[in-house]
Amino acid sequence: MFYVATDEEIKSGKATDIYFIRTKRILEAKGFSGTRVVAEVTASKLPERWPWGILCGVEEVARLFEGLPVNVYCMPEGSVFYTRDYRGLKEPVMFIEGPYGEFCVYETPMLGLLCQASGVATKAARVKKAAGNCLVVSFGTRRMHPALAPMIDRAAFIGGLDAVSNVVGAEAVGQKPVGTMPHALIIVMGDQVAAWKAFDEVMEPDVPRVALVDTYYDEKIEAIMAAEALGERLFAVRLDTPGSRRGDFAEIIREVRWELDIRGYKHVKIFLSGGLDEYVIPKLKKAGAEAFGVGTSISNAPVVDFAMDIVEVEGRGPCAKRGKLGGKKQLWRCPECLVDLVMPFGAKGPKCPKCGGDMEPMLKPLVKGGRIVAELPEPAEIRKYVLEQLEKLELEFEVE
Ligand code: PCP
Repeated sequence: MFYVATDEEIKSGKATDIYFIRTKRILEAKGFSGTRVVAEVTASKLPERWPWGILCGVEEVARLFEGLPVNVYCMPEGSVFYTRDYRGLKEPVMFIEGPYGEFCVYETPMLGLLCQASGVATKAARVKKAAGNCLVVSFGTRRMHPALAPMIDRAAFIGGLDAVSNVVGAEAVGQKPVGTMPHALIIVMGDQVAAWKAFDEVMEPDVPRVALVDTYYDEKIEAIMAAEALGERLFAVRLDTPGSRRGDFAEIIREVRWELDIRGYKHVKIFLSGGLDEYVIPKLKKAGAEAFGVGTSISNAPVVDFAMDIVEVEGRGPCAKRGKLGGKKQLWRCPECLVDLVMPFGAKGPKCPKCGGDMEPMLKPLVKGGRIVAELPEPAEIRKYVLEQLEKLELEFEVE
């Protein structure tokens, strides 16, 4: 019914660029398809001015290569990565070794699995870094093809978001979906108070009472009406102010916060949505917002520009194209400084150039001879790993 590739089409290698199918045919016809190579994945640049990225999509890459006569080494899913190491050398996040003819058609889907999910996860990590301890919910699956909802919400959650609003997205990460109420509820019932009270009456007790307060009147007026209607039961008011009315959104938040507080409604939080990203959240948080629903900026995040390049061919050793470094490599990381050094694979681990401490190899076995050998952690565990790394990372701008 929908224009999405099936698991079978992806696993069979059909979801690929035609020139890989042609290359496979030519190599087979000329007796080269069994030639063993090492091919590595690097990102030549990151979108906007991102100083780092979060690697996501690794579990799906493992499943893609499962059953093929290849070995895959990769950074664990959720690892931070840079385009270049401490000395400026291009940094591999993964490499595949095996007969090129056996895996060449999988370059397109493998890159697709990493590029989009890593973009979403990185943007989510940046938003979470900007929001600090505030609740951030993924609201953006409505902007993308519904077949992608599980992937998008999984990447957003792994990147550090606290919850997701899409039902199948929440299933993909083993969490309960989190949401509020649409303007449609208020418009169909024709009365804000009736709609808020109906929500409170019908919804299960564990669903937080968040009243949308920007439908007909000024946010300040509706926020007071909602607090008076639901009292202690009101968890938060959501402001989703349209662009035509937004003006100084921070000023509106300060007013709503003030008017709620002087009336004894300090318990009512301010939940924002609509056009949010890492750049605007710090100022809105400072103005009094405590929870954010972030949609398009995360679900439609720029993709990370990963590429795969052959760097070694059996019998001929290192052989990379111009602009790439030849030979199989290991990436070493200082666990304290998150500083990286690229070294030839098998070389002795270096000391951290910043603190002199021991460094750890980051490219670990993911698939061996077509068998998945790495542990594939649950999304919540990967998210915890991302948040731990975020403690040591900064954005490229000062978060107020
Ligand atoms: C939107 C809806 C989305 C929010 C904004 C995400 O409001 O609540 O979840 O916006 P973003 O993609 O710009 O981050 P409406 O379009 O007014 O939808 P609704 O009335 O259903 O809340």
